[in-house]
Amino acid sequence: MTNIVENRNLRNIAIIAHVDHGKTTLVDAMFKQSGLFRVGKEVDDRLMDSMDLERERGITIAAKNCSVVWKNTKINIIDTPGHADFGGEVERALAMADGALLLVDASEGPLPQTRFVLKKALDAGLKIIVVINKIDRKDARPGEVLDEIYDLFIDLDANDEQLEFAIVYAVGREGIAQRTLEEKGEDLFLLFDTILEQIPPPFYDPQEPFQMLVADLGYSDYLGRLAIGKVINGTVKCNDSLVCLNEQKEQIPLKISKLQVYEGMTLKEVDRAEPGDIIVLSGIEEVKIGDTICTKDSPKPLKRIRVDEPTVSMSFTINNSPFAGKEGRFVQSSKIRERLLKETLRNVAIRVEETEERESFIVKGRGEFQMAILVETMRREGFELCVGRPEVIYKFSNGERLEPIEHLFVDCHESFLGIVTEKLSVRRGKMLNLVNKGTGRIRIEFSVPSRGLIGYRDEFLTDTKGTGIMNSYFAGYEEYRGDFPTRFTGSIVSDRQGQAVAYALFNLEPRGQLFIVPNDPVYEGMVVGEHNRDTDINVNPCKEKKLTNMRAAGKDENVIITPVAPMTLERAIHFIREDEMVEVTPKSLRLRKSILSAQQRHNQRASKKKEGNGHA
Ligand SMILES: Nc1nc2c(ncn2[C@@H]2O[C@H](COP(=O)(O)OP(=O)(O)OP(=O)(O)O)[C@@H](O)[C@H]2O)c(=O)[nH]1
Ligand SMILES: [Mg+2]
Repeated sequence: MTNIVENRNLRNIAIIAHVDHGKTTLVDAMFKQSGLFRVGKEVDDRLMDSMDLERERGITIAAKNCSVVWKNTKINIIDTPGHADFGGEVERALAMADGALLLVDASEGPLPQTRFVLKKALDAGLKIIVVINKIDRKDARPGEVLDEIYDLFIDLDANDEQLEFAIVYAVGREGIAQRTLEEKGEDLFLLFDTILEQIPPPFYDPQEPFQMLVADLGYSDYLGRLAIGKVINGTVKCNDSLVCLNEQKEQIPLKISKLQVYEGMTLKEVDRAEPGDIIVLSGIEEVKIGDTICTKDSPKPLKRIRVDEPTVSMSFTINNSPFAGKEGRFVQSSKIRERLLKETLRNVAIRVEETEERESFIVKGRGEFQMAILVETMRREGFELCVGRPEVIYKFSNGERLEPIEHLFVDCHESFLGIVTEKLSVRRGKMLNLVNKGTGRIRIEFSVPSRGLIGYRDEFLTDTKGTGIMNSYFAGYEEYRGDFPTRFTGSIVSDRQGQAVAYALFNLEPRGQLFIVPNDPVYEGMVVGEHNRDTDINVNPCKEKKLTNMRAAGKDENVIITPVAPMTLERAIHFIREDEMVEVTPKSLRLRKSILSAQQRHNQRASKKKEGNGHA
């Protein structure tokens, strides 16, 4: 019989919620009130969102750890991202936690990602505290939201103990928590006390030697690779001789050069770490997420962290357009390969496959937004590359093709019902439910192929004049629902290299929506606009007006061109079709045909047609 002991000096909690329900803001308030900052010190908002892209976009991309001390107990907090594409981060965060704070917006109620993260937490057997947040919102409806939360727990088969969750009402932004809606809270003390009471301390077997599960990896310029995870059993000291057990259960000897724990937002070097604490080890090169680090004498692997399979793939190719290498520092395939492999070490949700052509890689992940963030990060690091359209990953079972399906929730004004339903049915969506709320707004549920949603969000926002809300979760694989085009329009393609001219662009405007402005450099095969029709056209955007003797000075250059909205990376990735790519450099984004030569594209189309006829 093993002897289980609790480490009552510690608590480990993950903060989970749908996107934007206020996780990172609540962590800020917890910092301030646990006395981490001097009174009166000016501090930034959303401190844990420390990456550049996180601050710019106001969202959390990577899960991050920190700690506070409350009544002599150290609370390790893991802030997780709410966006569905970063679900892999949540799964890893839960591996370090003994309990979770489930935040739910008092107005929006539980949304698809609330369901996803709660399911993961319940499956991991974690104790949950429900925080109904943002009760200051004018449209807050905390009573109904609580009912919806109960329904969700029941729907997810929570056990009786999990169903008896503690409830805290909060205004995270003002640092207020209260037990009931009537009493007026002044601080977060109630939340801290509830965590100490409700969340079980980490437990361990004192007879077992040191064991740690690697749940995250980091990198420091001074210390090299960092392995982050929870100590499951035993204690560890700096300079201990340990081994890392990898997926093949091989033992790789290692020596820790530095042992650190979380103190507030930063790391603190310690000589020794206790069981249950979350630690950061350095001095280890060969380590992967899911590995066990343990003693040489008693190597016992822990259960590996498994994350859901990737659902989207995208090709990453070297930039082989005529302007390649002008703006980026890293253009070679070896550099891109190295960078992508580094990403897979840090991020278990990303997989990279090499292809037969040395210059091209297939990157797989959890969604097109995750892909866009990776491309944007590489771009900022100085990379140049071309990326293809995100494609869903099919599965095959008994020779049948299965495709990923999303359960989609749409909330919009009833006047948009027609257009939303029409667009989704073209994409092979099936309506599951329609509720008229009686306020003019309706809530519709659909089952839609994931591939139909790639790029649909932008259209949906335009169609609903920016007022619609849509959310989805991955519902599973189903039989392939049949083809539909990824885009219903063609492209306007430049037929030569040169510089765009105002006169030419002015004359092209009736053909569709242009992406370029006068003086932009163009090349043969570059996509310069969206055609009104469903076919591609090749055009000359560099064509000047023929000079005549009668020409009045300056007049021709004065044509007025419709302004062009700058292309964003996400828009570009959604826009391109299967035979197109986005050329990404630190300074520019260009859309292009995969085959640049108009002649070659023409020949290819002709031979495909022939093949088609041959089969018929
Ligand atoms: N009214 C109100 N707004 C809040 C409150 N807490 C946070 N917000 C706002 O909600 C938005 C999202 O806050 P975040 O803390 O970034 O949300 P998050 O859950 O960390 O978001 P992701 O990490 O991207 O999933 C911000 O605009 C906050 O200012 C609150 O208590 N009341
Ligand atoms: Mg956040």
